[in-house]
Amino acid sequence: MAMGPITLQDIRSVAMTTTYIRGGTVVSPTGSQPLDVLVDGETIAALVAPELAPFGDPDQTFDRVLDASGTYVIPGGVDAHTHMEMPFGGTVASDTFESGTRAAAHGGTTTIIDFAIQRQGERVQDTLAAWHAKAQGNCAIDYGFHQILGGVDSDALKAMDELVAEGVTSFKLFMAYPGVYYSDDGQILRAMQQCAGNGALTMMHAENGIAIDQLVAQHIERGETSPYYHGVSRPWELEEEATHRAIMLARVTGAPLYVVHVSAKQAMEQIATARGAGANVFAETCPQYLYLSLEEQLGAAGFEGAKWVCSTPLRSREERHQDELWRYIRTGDVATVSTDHCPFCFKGQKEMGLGDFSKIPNGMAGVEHRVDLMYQGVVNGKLSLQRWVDVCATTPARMFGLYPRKGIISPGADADIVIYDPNVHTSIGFDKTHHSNLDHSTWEGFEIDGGVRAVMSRGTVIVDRGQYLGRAGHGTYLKRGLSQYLI
Ligand code: DUC
Ligand code: ZN
Ligand code: ZN
Repeated sequence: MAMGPITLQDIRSVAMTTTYIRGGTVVSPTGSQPLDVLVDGETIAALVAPELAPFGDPDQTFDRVLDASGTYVIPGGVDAHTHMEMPFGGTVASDTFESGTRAAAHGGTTTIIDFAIQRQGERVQDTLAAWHAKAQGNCAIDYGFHQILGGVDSDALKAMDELVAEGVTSFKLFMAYPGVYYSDDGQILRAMQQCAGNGALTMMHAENGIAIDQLVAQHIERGETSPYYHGVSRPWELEEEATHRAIMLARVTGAPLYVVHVSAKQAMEQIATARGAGANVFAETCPQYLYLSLEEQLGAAGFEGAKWVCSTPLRSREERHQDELWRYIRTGDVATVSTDHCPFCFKGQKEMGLGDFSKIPNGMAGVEHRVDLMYQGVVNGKLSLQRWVDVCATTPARMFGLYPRKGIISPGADADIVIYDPNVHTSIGFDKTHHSNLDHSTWEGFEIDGGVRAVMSRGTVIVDRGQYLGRAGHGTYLKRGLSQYLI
């Protein structure tokens, strides 16, 4: 871990507001160490070994001192997969950029990467401009964009190079949702070839949507219309098959591949095998696939399961996908844990699928609880403290060209810092710790043996012991570089 020896003169030469975070344990992917953190304006100026601090009383030396005794001081979370205000199935995800980024801040996430969406017939540049307009001036935390391509044609292919120059360096393609966002294998191949040329990362929603649509129609025809059948109609075999196909297309084109929201252990096996052979193939999973299941959530009584309809779907607990995903987090084959945050209210939105699960808008909330839920993994012995920081902040920053500005507590980085208290208890529930624009909680009833105490975004404290001190418009657009994670 970097530790710059500083002198009092160095500190006094800085003109902006200084904050001294004292007494905590700084956690990075490579270790944990008792270190104080000096913040100068919007950036981290130095890490200071407390016993070597070259000054007297910090209270007299700095503008502000934050006491972090007994806590972990970690880089602000980077959630590389959110969908604020996403149009889906005739409705729009209920979190705006304002409400969603406020919820993220409460949960210790200080950067999101959201998705601009292009569909057949639309000009890619126009769609990106539309997403900029939605986000600009409304975000509590910093944000970047990936671009979804739902209509790969020659104009879209050319636009990809332009977007890379504007800091949109990753493109999501769908093997699912025929007629909506779907790309066929030829379109995927061409988009991957473009990425191989311009250095961008291909992100893949890997499910065989053509086959799934047949299964969906057959279940509905048989009167199997409850949310449970959303899961049944999207079997792991069709995630594994699509994942394998995407890996092969990436291999043929030489493009790096990032498979989003992996939920099936068999799909992970495909990714691990490709990685074992040296391929630039990476996996993302989400907390819902680590904790929730087909039987308990999608299979809840009545229409309740609609709250947890998302794609890829929750998998069978009996088939032990969860244990395997945790294991792949430990081996490093799962590189990042994001949320696919895409909430829809139960009333009026999820209810669109009453009597027909295929009309339930896909998605659930997570941006506020990811850091907590993954910390509970540390408490439960599923991953180390260091790996917690790695999958929640450092690797997503490296993967998507934001490092070392984001994802690490190091001199020169943005002062996006979370003071995380392992000695408190957080009960997740609708009335307690929920700030999304949502009429229920995806994570109602989850108990966390820890909690966010304070959150700093670019040197400004935006959350302090549950109190929101931020503002819409504080968050700025992040022009991203190319991935720094490739082999
Ligand atoms: N999956 C979801 O559950 N929601 C948004 C889009 C997606 O791929
Ligand atoms: Zn997806
Ligand atoms: Zn998504």
